[in-house]
Amino acid sequence: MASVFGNAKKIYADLGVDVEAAFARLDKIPVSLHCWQGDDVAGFENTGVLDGGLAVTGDYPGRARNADELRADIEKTLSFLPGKKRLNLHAIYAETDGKAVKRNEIEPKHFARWVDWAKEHDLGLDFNPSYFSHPMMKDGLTLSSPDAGVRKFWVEHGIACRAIAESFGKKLRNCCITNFWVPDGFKDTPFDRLAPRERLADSLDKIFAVDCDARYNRDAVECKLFGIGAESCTVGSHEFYMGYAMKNRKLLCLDAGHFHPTEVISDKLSSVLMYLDEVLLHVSRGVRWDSDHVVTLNEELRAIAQEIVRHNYDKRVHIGLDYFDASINRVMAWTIGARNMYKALLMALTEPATVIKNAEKSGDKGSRLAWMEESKTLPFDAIWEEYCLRCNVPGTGWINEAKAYEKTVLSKRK
Ligand code: RNT
Ligand code: ZN
Repeated sequence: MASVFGNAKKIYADLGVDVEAAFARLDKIPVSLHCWQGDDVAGFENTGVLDGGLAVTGDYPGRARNADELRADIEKTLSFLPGKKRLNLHAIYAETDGKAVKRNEIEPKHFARWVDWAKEHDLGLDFNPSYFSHPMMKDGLTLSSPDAGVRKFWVEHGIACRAIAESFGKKLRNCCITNFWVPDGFKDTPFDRLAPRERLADSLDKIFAVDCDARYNRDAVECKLFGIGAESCTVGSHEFYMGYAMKNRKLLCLDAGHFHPTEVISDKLSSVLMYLDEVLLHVSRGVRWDSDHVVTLNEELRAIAQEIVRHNYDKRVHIGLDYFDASINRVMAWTIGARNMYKALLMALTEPATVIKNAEKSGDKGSRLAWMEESKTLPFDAIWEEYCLRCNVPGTGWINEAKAYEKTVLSKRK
């Protein structure tokens, strides 16, 4: 008797899709899991504040309160994810053994445990300086502050972070991507929009002037349209960073929640990658004013994956996740969004590309749309389940496993 997978594979093969080749290609596309979904972007500095326009809503029990709990939750989440993975850390996740270490003085040794753990789990590490939740953010500004002392502090933070990132790359023999997101902005209309932008560019120049081996670390810069408390002007806008990245050969980080609600990042990839070598994605889901809802398998997520696959951007687009929800089980939030990313990639890898391309080439737009729509309901689930099985991770069974983890571990955290 033919298996469900065998039948599905045949249906795809009849449309010219090689499912085995899709699996093999997906095996090589890493998705970088963001550490901050597990503890509501709190980090280990115990400041008790979250600012920079970031807001995490909800008080679902079970938040990771320290590094060991966070690593345990990440391990649980990783056990539900097929395919290749990386882990994305923020500077506020430094482990300083109870000692207060200033952000401009953090060193690779404060991440030694993360590195050992990453080695154990065969994970590459990515990194982010943390330009928020800190008293040296003055008047909503860090790298673009008019106060030279404030700028100096944050420039030093950036330099310290790149040294840490480079050490990750060296120790793991796996290049780290360091992402600079700087929330600086204005609640109300500034008279001068230029001077802060000039200061931001100058601060970034100072950070990047320090040598860093590109084999071990590469930098990305992330734009944003607006944030809570920075509604009227964000210094690091899209045009600012697109220009900065092109001029300075940096990666541009495109966060799916950082544009106007009807504007999509999937459409930007083929433009930006004509002029830049590489891009970093923050796969997220904007909902009205929030940029960070749990990623669902919606049209845009599928379009992002299609762009990567159709244009062979596997090596040029670095996929990172960025969402946080404290109103549901956090391991489940993590897993739902991340599994959706792999699902979207596998869907894109198994679309009947030749059939659709030929319809387009011959000017047959009816057939193009017909096949795009028909392909949505091909027996994808059988393909996905098989991929999970081969990767040794559960199918829908992960939900019960996550609920069991909640019962035995998460709910015990008070
Ligand atoms: C915020 C940005 C940024 C952060 C993380 C914590 O709007 O998207 O990437 O979410 O760095
Ligand atoms: Zn982001």
